[in-house]
Amino acid sequence: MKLLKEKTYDCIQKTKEKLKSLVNTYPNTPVSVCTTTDIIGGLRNVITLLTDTSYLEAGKGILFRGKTVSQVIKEFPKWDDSCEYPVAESMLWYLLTKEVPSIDDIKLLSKELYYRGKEIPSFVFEFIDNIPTYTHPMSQLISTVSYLESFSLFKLKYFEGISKADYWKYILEDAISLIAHINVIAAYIYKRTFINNNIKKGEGMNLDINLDWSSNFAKLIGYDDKCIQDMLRLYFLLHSDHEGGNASAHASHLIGSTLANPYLSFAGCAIALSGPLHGLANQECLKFLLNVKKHLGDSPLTYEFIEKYAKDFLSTGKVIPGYGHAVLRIPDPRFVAFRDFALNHFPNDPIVKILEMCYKVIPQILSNNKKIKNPYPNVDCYSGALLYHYGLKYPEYYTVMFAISRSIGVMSQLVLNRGLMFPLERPKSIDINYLNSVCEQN
Ligand code: CMX
Repeated sequence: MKLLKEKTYDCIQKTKEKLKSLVNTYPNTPVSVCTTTDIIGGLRNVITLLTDTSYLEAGKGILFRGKTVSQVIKEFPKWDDSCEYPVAESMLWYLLTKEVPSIDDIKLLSKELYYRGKEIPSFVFEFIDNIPTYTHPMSQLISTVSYLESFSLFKLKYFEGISKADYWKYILEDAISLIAHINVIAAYIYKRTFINNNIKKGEGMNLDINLDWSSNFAKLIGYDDKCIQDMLRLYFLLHSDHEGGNASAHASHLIGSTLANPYLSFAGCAIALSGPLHGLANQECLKFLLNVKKHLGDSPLTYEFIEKYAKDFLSTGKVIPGYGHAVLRIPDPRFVAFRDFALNHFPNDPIVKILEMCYKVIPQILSNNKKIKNPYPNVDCYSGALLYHYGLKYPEYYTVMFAISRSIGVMSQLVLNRGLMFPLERPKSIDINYLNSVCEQN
């Protein structure tokens, strides 16, 4: 923790210097214009936020501090020689410090997560025990993370009256604890909702000190297979961060800027992620594929069948989940990485076969509608198929897994934002009369 803290501090200081020089040299340089269409159209592509952890390029996909998805997979450290994919928590180190960690650094971080994860008091599990199991797993997660805010060190220190310059240190402490706690809590929600309604008080939530964060999650939900451990590493690594403007990251940033503690910021992130146009699309996407399978019955799978199914689906006014994006204009490289995983490990899986045919047909159908700016698959298109293949057959749970991973990105953003002392976010809104008068004056 000491080294991570020092390196995070270093990164904050260097970024601060850079920002200071930019503001001093170019105080009034316009960066983006905002038109009437932008204001009523959800501010697509209007630049209003600074997020250094990652940047989304329409034609390239997500760049994690400049590195593409393939570079991350290639360059980040692996737990041992038998692993195909890097340790997911190396992304946390990298986003906070701008440095790819050594495997020794990461093993220490994983141990820290282990120690914090195993310290969840039984009253937290009792809180979860009182939530009816028919409650959507995302609502269970959101309620529990909000409840955890009583553990916030930042909250405690803030009310003791610490200096503004020290906020980030306690936000970092909370961030590490939250990341440690979330996979245990999420695993417990999984077990009691889908596997055994009768478990109580955190039964079976025993972490292993010799495992990384992803493998420990696999263990808690009942898996020790190498392949699923690697799939989870890839899943958690790639869902972690997607710049600052997406709904979940933005919600977390906005809430954090009020100095609400990290647990509440993260609850806000998870609430935004729960929408079907955002993280819940992975749930909807798997349901879409299962429905294709159901409607197909014993008939042979053909392109004609998929085409008709997709067109009928669109004609009911629904969006096809897993396709389209507000910023991207290519197939999402995270989709490509998940697809590679599936085609390497289980190309004959029936859902994979349907997905592959959908991938050939759906972008063409969507392209026929000129208002759809990106007809290609996004991250949510393939992720459910990976989980389903390994027996995680509950689509309602998939967004929880997205949220586990997203904790890495939004918590890194929060630490850096407080380190850089970004102020309360407070954009200006106007009424229609004002908009009308501005338009008429121009
Ligand atoms: N199926 C049908 N219609 C779609 C579509 C899809 N997959 N993607 C976009 N469209 C429609 C939009 O609904 C919009 O229609 P209206 O003008 O009638 O409202 C029109 O095409 C223009 O949309 P756009 O500018 O191309 O895309 P947006 O930035 O407005 O929306 C997104 C982006 C992701 C919400 C949209 O593509 C969508 O709803 N996709 C399906 C849901 C999904 O997969 N979401 C997950 C995104 C990734 C994530 O955040 O996790």
